[in-house]
Amino acid sequence: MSIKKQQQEETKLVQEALKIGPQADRRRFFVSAAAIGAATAVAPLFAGAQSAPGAAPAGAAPAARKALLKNDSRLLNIGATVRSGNYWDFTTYMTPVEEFYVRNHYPTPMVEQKPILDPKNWKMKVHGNAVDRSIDITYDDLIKMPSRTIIATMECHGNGRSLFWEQQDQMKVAGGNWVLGAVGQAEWQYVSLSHIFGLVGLKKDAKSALFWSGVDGSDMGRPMPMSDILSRPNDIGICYKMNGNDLTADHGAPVRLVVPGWGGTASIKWLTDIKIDNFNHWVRLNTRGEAYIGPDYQAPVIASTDEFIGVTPEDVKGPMVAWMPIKSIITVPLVLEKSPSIPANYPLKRGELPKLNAGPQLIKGYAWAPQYGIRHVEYRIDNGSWQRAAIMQPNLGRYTWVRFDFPWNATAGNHVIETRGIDMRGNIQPETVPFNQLGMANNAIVKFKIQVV
Ligand SMILES: Nc1nc2c(c(=O)[nH]1)N[C@H]1C(S)=C(S)[C@@H](COP(=O)(O)O)O[C@H]1N2
Ligand SMILES: [Mo]
Repeated sequence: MSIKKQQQEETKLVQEALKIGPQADRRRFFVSAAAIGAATAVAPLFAGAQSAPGAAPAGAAPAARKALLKNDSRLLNIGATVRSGNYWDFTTYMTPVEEFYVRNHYPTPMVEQKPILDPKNWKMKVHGNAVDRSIDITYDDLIKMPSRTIIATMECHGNGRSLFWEQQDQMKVAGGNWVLGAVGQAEWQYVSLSHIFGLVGLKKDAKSALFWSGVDGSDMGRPMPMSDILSRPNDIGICYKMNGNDLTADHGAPVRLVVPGWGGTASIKWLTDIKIDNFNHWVRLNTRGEAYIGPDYQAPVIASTDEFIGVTPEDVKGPMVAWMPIKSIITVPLVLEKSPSIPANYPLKRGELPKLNAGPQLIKGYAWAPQYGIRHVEYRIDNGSWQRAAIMQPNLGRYTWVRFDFPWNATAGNHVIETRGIDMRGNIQPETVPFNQLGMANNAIVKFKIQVV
């Protein structure tokens, strides 16, 4: 199938899917979307039934089980509980669940050890001093509530951390060796926070909502300021389906939060509790675990009424990471020279350049800017002038990424390709980003080195 034809097919499928609502038909849509990916070398992705939410694979002895359940043969191994997408192989608009990155701070919790993960037992408390009444919501209650679907990227704050080492010589940045594949796009089905707020009754002084799991690890939860939630309460929600199927164990089954456009940490998996208060909450994931800490960032102001859970005021050193910034990548593996470590199954050895044949080539990529949406993508080769790339359909709005491409007549030798996204407000992806200790949210223009042979 020609690329043009492929794009048209895919656009049609997405449009159909958007019309038909969350019935069984959606599965057909994602099967077909995967089949289109297969035409460009993606293995069949939806073969075999998915296991029930939270269920262990048949016969797995609890002691011997792996930290993650997903078959990870098509993922990059970043650490025991962390897998990146192989972004250089991405072709599809929707990321199949099997190719979607997993970022766990602890092993995926299993229903055998954590009975609350069984949909029969699951319930979530919504409480706090800024709601009129506390409620418990069961899984059955949840799936009967009016739901919405949204197609949105999810990106880990740590995505692109290797750029601090590779492109900015900031070797003091510490953290896992994410290259550029801690991002994916899925369709999330959820009950909106506006609906939940309607059930509990929000008081006017509600200041912060703390979304808590505590199932995989005792410190797993993260707050969001109410002002950020109330600017788009229909877009954030309590999610139980991803790409038309029940959430899988690794992605938070049976229920997770989804905050489109914010770094993945906001989207707490294995969600069990929401506490809405008239003061701020401080936990590991909005302080020393996930924040912009460095000379260019100011520590947030804390108040005496704030709640500290597992952290102290001294841990509040920089602003929490929220919106993911404009970013663009091409589907070429980044050359890793200076990174402290290289994932064992990375397709390039240290310092090795990816090879491409001389002649006419179509370079493809992805760009996203969830706060305002992508308007243009530009590219340049060997420091030449910036030119506009073609944006493929579909382009479904601010929360979705776009795929783009541009032709290149590749000549023998080493080359550098750069791309930059421009959002609807005219903001341009930056050349560099300020140092931050934890290596959060590096969206500097990437220099992709390629050896043409
Ligand atoms: N309970 C819990 N929720 C969590 C995490 C976690 O370790 N535990 N990791 C967070 C981080 S850092 C990211 S990037 C996203 C990743 O979601 P995914 O694994 O479904 O891709 O989940 C977030 N939610
Ligand atoms: Mo993350």
